[in-house]
Amino acid sequence: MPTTPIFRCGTIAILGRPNVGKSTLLNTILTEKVSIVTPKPQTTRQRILGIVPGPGYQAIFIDTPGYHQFKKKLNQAMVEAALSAIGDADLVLVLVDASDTTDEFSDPHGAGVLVRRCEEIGRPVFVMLNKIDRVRDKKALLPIIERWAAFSPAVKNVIPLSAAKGSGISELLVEIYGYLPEGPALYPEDDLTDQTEREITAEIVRETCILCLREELPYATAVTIERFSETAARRSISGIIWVERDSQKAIVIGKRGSMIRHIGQTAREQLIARFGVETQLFLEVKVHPGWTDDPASLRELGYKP
Ligand SMILES: Nc1nc2c(ncn2[C@@H]2O[C@H](COP(=O)(O)OP(=O)(O)OP(=O)(O)O)[C@@H](O)[C@H]2O)c(=O)[nH]1
Ligand SMILES: [Mg+2]
Repeated sequence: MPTTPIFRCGTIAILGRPNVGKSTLLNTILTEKVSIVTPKPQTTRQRILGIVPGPGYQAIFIDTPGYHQFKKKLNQAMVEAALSAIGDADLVLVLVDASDTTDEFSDPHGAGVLVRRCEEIGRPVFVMLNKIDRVRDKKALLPIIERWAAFSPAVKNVIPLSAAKGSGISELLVEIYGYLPEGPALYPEDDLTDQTEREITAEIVRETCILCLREELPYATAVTIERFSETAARRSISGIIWVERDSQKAIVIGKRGSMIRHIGQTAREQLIARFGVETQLFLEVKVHPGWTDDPASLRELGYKP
């Protein structure tokens, strides 16, 4: 009797402290940008899904918000979104910034805690030592690799890599394949993510805000898309940039509207590059007092189920 070839489909969660390169890794694996990236911590606020098709498999990656200490409800929702991804995963990639001096083994919000969590609920882990392009003495990584390998029985692999430079990704996919359970594909073959173009647009505008604004503003900013209309030749999009206070609104607008114009132009260029369609983007700034610490507001802005 002819045997049916085995198909595998599984979920791989990417966790780690803020700014270690989780979203960069997802984008590099997908060879497309589906998750926003900035040099500032706490960029990702929700789970972002990326789907990788391969011969005989589909690998579903979940990028998560950075694991960090929180006081506000927004940060709590972010950390909960990250931790809950462990339970949904067949394999967890725990990322560490190999160029950073934080002791990830003992830091109360470090990778060690995440590995222990995976151990408790029986999820295999690959510890990924990222940003090795910044590590001059590569030999210094050897004792760290050994320490992670001995840290927990959940750790199945310790892989040095540079998500930004893209080294070692095909080898990583080969290692991951063995952890994908047998099962049919969960998403259509050509899908790259489950985000809608509207959601991607909101994230691109928010990424632009984080890159253009300083101090507490990246953390006080949310973006909603109010209108998204399209014809074959052009898109017309209206969005709102939400902040917490009037003083913040004034900064986002800038002198005679210079900052909001700059944000709009930069985001518009990104959108045209991303979707290949002429795009009009209208942005408005509004104040939503205390939205980062209020569950109802978080729900309204899409940060809580
Ligand atoms: N040199 C170097 N920089 C990297 C590498 N990977 C990521 N980065 C940079 O690190 C910064 C943070 O990257 P992100 O991918 O946004 O990090 P993240 O872990 O998703 O951060 P949060 O979403 O805030 O938790 C960005 O400036 C990236 O360009 C790497 O391999 N090497
Ligand atoms: Mg991120």
